[in-house]
Amino acid sequence: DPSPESTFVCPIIIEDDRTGLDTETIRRALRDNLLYIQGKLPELASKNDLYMALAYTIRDRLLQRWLTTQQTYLKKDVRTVCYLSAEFLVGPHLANNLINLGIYEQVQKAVSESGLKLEELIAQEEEPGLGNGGLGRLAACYLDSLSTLEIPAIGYGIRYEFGIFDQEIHDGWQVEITDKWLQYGNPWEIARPEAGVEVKFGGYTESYTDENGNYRSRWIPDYVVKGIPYDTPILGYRVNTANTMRLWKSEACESFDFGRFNRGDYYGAVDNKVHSENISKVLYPNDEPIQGKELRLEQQYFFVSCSLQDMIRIHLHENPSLNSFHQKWSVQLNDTHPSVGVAELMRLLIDVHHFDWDKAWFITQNTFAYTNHTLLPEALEKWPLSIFGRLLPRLMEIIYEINHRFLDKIRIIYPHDDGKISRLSIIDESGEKYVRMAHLACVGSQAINGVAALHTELLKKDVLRNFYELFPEKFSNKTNGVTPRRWIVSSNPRLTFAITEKIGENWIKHLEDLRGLENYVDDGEFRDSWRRIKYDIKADLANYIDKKVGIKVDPSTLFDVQVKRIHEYKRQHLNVLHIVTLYHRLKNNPNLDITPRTFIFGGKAAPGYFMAKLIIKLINSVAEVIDNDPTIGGRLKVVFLPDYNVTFGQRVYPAADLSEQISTAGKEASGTGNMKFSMNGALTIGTLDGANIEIREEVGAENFFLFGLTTEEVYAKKAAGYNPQEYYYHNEELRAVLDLIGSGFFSRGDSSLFRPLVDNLIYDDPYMLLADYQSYIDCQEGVGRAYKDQEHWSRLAILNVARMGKFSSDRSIRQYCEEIWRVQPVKIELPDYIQANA
Ligand code: CRA
Repeated sequence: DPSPESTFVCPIIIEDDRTGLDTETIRRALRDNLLYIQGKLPELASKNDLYMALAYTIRDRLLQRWLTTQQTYLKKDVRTVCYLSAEFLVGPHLANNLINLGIYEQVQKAVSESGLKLEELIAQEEEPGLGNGGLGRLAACYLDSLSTLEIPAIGYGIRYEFGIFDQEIHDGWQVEITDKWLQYGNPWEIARPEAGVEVKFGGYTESYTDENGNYRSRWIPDYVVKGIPYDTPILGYRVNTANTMRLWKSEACESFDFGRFNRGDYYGAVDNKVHSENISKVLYPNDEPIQGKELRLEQQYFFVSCSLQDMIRIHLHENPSLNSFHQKWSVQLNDTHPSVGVAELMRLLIDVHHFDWDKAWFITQNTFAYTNHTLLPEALEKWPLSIFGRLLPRLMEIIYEINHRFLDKIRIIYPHDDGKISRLSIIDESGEKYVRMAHLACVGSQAINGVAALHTELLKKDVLRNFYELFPEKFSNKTNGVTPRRWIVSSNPRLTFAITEKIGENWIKHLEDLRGLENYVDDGEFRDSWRRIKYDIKADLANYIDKKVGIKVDPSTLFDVQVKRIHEYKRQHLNVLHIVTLYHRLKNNPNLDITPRTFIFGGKAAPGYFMAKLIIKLINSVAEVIDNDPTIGGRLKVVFLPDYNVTFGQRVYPAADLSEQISTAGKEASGTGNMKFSMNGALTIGTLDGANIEIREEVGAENFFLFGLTTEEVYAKKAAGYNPQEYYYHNEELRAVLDLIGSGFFSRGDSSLFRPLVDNLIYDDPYMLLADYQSYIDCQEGVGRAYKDQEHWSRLAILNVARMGKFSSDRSIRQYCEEIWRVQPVKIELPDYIQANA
């Protein structure tokens, strides 16, 4: 951060205790921080005190890297990527920082002095759950890769006081609990109140003539909110680069309204403060669909305005004007949530920095790029004009003007085609009027991308077809990826060791190198040790399951796992239909030879999504009956693990044998859990959807369990008038399964409980479970048979891992850097008194 007062130069004397990376120094620093920061004597320190002391010890070791990185960026006036995202689901920091710094072992030894295990302190960290699922977690993986690839970058977002709710299960139902992640303090962030900025809301606009006789607009707001940045360093893997994640907290500009206060209205006087602080109070817990909630629009505009003002301030510190803004900044819109940024940058350039429209528009269009993450029509954001205009009157005017100029150009290309005009318009005028945020993003960006090959094709053909026809050159695909540092090295140390023993450790930064493992598929000893490792990890998970939910599961059974948000399109209930099918078969034929399985589910439902919550209840109800049925003899177990989050993901991906990726074709934009499973040696059962298609291409069709309709078949069936009843009446086993659920068998005789779910499948079935049912069941039989041949299964698992190189987020980020952002790596040299990474 540039500070105007930086003429004050003072040589920094670095105490070794704050930077040293050897065990002895870390041990000393830990004791020191325990005493002087936590204020605790070792004898009285709680586990949390020790965690905090350790976190500060590690943060100390990040600070030189972080500050040096920022100073280098400023000095070299580099081109910077800004990733604007309403969500960053970063997960716990401690273990990752140890790995990226390369000091895991030293710290392990240093901690053992306290009589504790490092793993216990790591488990102490409250995870920052500042995201719903895939989109927020993708943003976090991308920050890790940006730093690892030494790309100047800032992640801008919102510092929600309450992140995604904690999930408890009461009597099989989801109950939401407030996520108080900040209650014991957050040692990883540093508040920067001096870099606070102001954001306007409400009120009206007026025109005026400035001192030079120019005609201008100004916005007289109803209220002004202050944004305070909280910075977290994001260190790359074994490099000196530490980029910043800058999250904004909203505060009142004046805590009290003195007019009201003096009139004796003390409570009224605090109103403004309460309202201002509400903006960053809580994350909206919806994964895909969004509704027109005013506070949500306030959140979006709040963090986008703060971030753009911040970039402008930094820019003007090094540059005489904003003429070169687009040359120095590349701003990525993570879905449409930050797309109001297009209008806000125009406002800042025109109203505040007095640019003319054309110049401002040129800069704006060359600054932004937009990633779309969903095809679900109900998830495409649109804001009622009434809300938008009232909350952001000046932005509304600017959007009208953008639209006006855009449509004028369109009329020349498509004369007399009013249908085209209304389909392309940023304003939806078909009924109640709306601002279509995806249209604003498309018009205001230099690049538009989808997140998997199929998804991008469907965007071009369908959701954004009209824009694709207009500017095909803007469109490209950037298939998602995940960081192997968190999703293999940190979460699966045993596998990491086994791989590294064979092929060295280069794969951690160059995941394509995993190909080297193919040389060992025929090595029986290697396969043996591979299986032993998997077994041990599964045994750990079995212990954890017993501790958490009191269900005993056998690690030698096939661990069949589906963890992700609960949504009808993801079809957790199709998985349930398979389970009930097996159960039904065993009840009719108790000696049937089946492969014993443990079905593990995890995932949260949006609090207002009735069907998703009913699916959770169904899973738990089926689990209760099957797990307690002595005639099953443990051949089937069903477990729903509450509160699925990053921390639990790290535990479960390594333990899976089978990964369930069973969405209706054409519905899952990409998926990223699918990648995490496969790179940890699970095989996939999946549809031709999202990135599944590319995973299958990479690992080979013979190493992937494919079932179900293709996207084209789904469309065709829908067009021909899909009737799920045909499947219900013609498939006896399917009918028996649905009838069993509908009869109340799993709900203590209550035949009304699951009626809405069963009826929805029989009479409507928007996600075509019944159409895919038989194909899924048959495919699952193949899985069961394959698992029986353990040698064969191990080969497939090893090949899966060996061929997952493409799905590192490093690959995704390289493509964004080369094809969209046009940014270069910048090497960070540490001052020579700082100990280099181990
Ligand atoms: N829900 C998609 O559904 C995708 C992620 C990240 C999603 C996933 O298939 O992997 O984005 N879409 O690209 C989304 O959030 C607003 O849309 C997701 O996480």
